[in-house]
Parts: sequence; structure tokens; C-alpha cells
Amino acid sequence: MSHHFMKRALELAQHGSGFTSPNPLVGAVLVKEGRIIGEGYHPRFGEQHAEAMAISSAREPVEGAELFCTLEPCTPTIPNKKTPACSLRIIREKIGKVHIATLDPNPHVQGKGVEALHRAGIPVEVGLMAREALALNEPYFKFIQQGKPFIHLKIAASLDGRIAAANGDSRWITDQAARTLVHRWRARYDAVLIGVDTAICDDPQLTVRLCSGPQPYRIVLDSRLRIPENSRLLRDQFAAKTIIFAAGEPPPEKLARLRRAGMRVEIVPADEQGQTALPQVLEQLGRLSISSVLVEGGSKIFTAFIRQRCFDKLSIFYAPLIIGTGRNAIGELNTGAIAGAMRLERVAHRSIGNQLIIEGYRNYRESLGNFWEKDLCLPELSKPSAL
Ligand code: AOF
Ligand code: ZN
Repeated sequence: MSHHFMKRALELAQHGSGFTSPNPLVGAVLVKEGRIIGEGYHPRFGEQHAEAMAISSAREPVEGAELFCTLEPCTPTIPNKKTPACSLRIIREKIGKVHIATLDPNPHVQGKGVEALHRAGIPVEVGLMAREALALNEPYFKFIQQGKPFIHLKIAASLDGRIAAANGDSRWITDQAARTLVHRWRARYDAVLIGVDTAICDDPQLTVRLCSGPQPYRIVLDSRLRIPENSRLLRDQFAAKTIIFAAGEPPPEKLARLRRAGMRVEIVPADEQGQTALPQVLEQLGRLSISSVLVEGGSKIFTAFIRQRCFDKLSIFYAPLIIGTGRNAIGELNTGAIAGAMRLERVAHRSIGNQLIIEGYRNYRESLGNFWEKDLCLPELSKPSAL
């Protein structure tokens, strides 16, 4: 039964999808005598928290009710907090018991919410559906601990691992069902990123068209500012959502022209190849509060992110076509022997339309941190005597 209520809280959390960043998606359910009496979620950055909404929405007195939350209730220890602390509200309302899926990895919380509830004599259980709750908030877990965005590489490839024909044509390798899924991902991510060669070759829009949802930032890595000024990314209704990253000292006239036209150009150091240095790009994105990035190509970009280990998750969509000689999804990684090849962790596969999706993580622990694992040793906390 507990499982059922936490599942509902996880579903509710999704309602904030695309709007809460860099805050997490959070859902909460209030239960009395086996019935749900209140539901809530965090709808948007800066707005009400899930627990507060669940309590306020309750149709009957909440005293003694059980609360199921997908994240540890927050504490007043968070600097510049925009909403009242949920843990205090829970104590004030005399909630009878709290079930939490994962602790809050925010360094200003990290267990303090559980501690406060305990001190007030409220029993707490942590860890119910923790995996699902983590999967829901991967970008938040990385960003709040590391200040850098969660990077997800999305590759659409033929069975023989090509992402375009020899002439550069890539429309379309995957079918409508796969492309719709990618649009849903775009709506969930803070930004979509491509290399300038893709901007030149495909003139993509990188918008959310096949589903509804918010428009993410569109980032172009363009060390020498080669992007054509009539690109759709610079001229359509979302031009204000385009950010170009150039390297070192890009051509000054083009830089001035783009900036005069109102385009946002960020300049980061060049790496040894003269490309925009990825670690600095990611740091700068973090400073802009961009907590998640979907990388959509092309091959040079995928290769650079993989070679420099600058990604968290990789999803390859294999479409049932064979191109033969064409453009490889991924270029030189200096792998040497198979033992030196990059192997993904926590690999999963599923299908959508005619595609097989294979996905995995480069290093889950490095991406999400160790902190969440503490919830596995928290049961001792649920005995008030432990404090
Ligand atoms: C919760 N429930 O629904 C969310 C939480 O500035 P504020 O007041 O919105 O606080 C933001 C922080 O609160 C955020 O960094 C994270 O630690 C926590 N998010 N906590 O109890 C919620 N969204
Ligand atoms: Zn809160």
C-alpha cells in the first residue's frame, strides 16, 4: 500500500516537469486511514512546495495523517529560500508519520529535514522507491552538488552506427515516434546543445513541436563563430533562447555583428584543438543555472564529450536502416584494445516505434554523488533513540 502512495507522489511530481529547474521535481500525498486526503507537487521554480500544497489541499484535518514525499522536506537552513520550510509546516500541522523516497542532496539540507522531524517525535521512513525518485531528478542531484549541468548525449543512428549519409543528409534516420520522444526530452531539459557543423548542415530549429512543453535554451558550440546569420536558431521566435559559445578570440567583426543583432555570445578558453573548452562551457552553463543539457550532435561534438568524459548519460536510438559508408556517430577515442573501451553502467534497453534505444551512464556515482546512498543506512534514524 505504501508503494502505491509513493507511486502516486512520483506521478504528481511530473506535473512540474520543465518548470522547476534548477529546483527538483517533487510530489507529495497525504493519507488517512488508507485514503488519499491531499495531493501536491512543486509546480514551478519559486512557487509552493509539494508538501505545502498537499497539506493545503487536504479535504479534512491533517493531524495524524501520513505524508508520502518523493524528496526529504526542506529546512530553514537553505539560504535565500523563497518558500516556508516544509519540515516546520509538517511539525506544526502534527502530521503523524512521514515516508520519504530520497534525502535532499542540497548541502544545506542533507538529512536535516529528517532530523528535525525526528526531534519533533514524528516517525520517518526513508528509501521507499528511492531509485525511481533518483531517476526523476538526475539533473537536480548533479547540479545541486556539483554546480554543473547533467549532460545527456542523444544519438540517432542506423544499425551500422552512422548518423548521416556521406553527403551529410540525416533526415530522417528515426521515425516520428522516436522524434516525438526526443521532443518530450527537450521539454524536460533546460538546454539542447549542438555543434556549429550541425547548425550549418541541417539548420535545425531544436524546438518542442511534436508535443507541448516549455522551450529549452539552444546552445551552439561555435569556436570561430561560423554560424550563418540567417540560421533559424538566430532568427525564429525563440532567438532569445539561443546561446553561442565561441573560443579564445573569435573573429571580432562577426562577434560584434551577432551581439549588435541581440544574440547572446559567451566566450570561453580554447582547448588544444582550438575548440571551446568543454569543462569551461559546462561551468559557465552552471553559472547560468542551466542544470541539464541534451546533446544532439553531431559526430565531432559526441566525440569530444565522450573523449573528455564530459557526459553523464548516453542514449542511442538504433533505427532499422543500413547506410554503409557515411558519417560515424563517434570518431577517434584512442581506445587501443577493447579493454580500454568505454563501457556504460546501469545499461537499459527499450523500444519505441521502430527503434531500439540503448542507454546507460558513464559513472552513475560520479554523476549523482554518494549522498543518496545514505538513505540506505538511515533506518537507524527511524528509531528516535538514535538521535
Ligand atoms: C521540498 N519540497 O517541493 C521542493 C524542495 O527557494 P525554495 O523555498 O523553493 O527552496 C528550494 C530548495 O528546496 C531546493 O534547493 C531543494 O533543496 C528544496 N526543494 N523541497 O521540501 C519541494 N521543491
Ligand atoms: Zn519544502
